[in-house]
Amino acid sequence: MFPEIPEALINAVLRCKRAVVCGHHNPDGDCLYSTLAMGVLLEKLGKDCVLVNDGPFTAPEIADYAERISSSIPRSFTEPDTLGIMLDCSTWDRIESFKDIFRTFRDVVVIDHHANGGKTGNLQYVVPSSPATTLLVYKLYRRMNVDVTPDAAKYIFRGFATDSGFFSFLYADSAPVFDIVSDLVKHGVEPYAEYNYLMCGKTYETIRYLAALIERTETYYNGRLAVSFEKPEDSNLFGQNTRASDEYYRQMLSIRETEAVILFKISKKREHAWELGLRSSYSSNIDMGAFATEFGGGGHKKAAGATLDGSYTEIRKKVLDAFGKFTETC
Ligand SMILES: [Mn+2]
Repeated sequence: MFPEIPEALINAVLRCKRAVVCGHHNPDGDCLYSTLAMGVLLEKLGKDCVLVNDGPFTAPEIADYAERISSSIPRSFTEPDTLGIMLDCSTWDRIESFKDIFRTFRDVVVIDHHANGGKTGNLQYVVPSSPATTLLVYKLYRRMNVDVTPDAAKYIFRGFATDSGFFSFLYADSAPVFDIVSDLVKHGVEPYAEYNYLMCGKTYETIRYLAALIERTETYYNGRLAVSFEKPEDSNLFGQNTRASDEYYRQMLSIRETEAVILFKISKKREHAWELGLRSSYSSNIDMGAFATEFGGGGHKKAAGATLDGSYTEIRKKVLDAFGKFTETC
């Protein structure tokens, strides 16, 4: 599951005096906690480092750490001999406002577990079979003989737990992952405390919003597909940053006959645009990543997304028709 880390990458980390660590915009748990774990590693190695991200840090599982992350790169970190470290993403567009400076760095390390890893960076450790980026950072600790501090262990555990749906999305080849988890627990992580921290920070509004999304759900194709949508007034009713989508997918996919879920979300980036949240179940053959490419999106087999311009009625019809055709043979 985990190949060797390239020697050149290790040497670049050892050689550098200072480093900028950057994860993708709109960070999730894996992105933010791999950034923090990398920060501890560099500090232990005696490097000057700065952690940057475009944010926002609204998800409850990362909100406490917003002040550790800078929104810009200080001038003293802009020399070409600064090491750039990109985490949990592999393309320049994912680090929007930092990409211009990153492109001037002589060495850029990319540590990621997404399948679409591009040609970005000259030093890559991209492992699509890894359930989380934090596990790859753990491998770096071990390879470089850096002590896994209790904080580092916690960060590594949290990134893995959030990306794996708390140990859910793991297959029969996961033994190496559980070896790592065992080591993290030996280094002070308490799984129940972490479960409580990551999963039980929701607001009452989130649960009310979840109820509304469930209430709006319609099913198609004998219940194989469940569909819901956001309304413009939702942010007034349930709060600006209230997000219930992850929990919504989980609930819908717990229905015996439901194989796929489509959630239509109002785009925050573009006007008159809608984002598709696409999920499919463990036992389904439906490849949501492939379906998303029909609309210029992408992702994994079980989780994908796309953005479409147009009105809700028109987009909904187009997507549902396309889904019918796409799944004719599944
Ligand atoms: Mn990730």
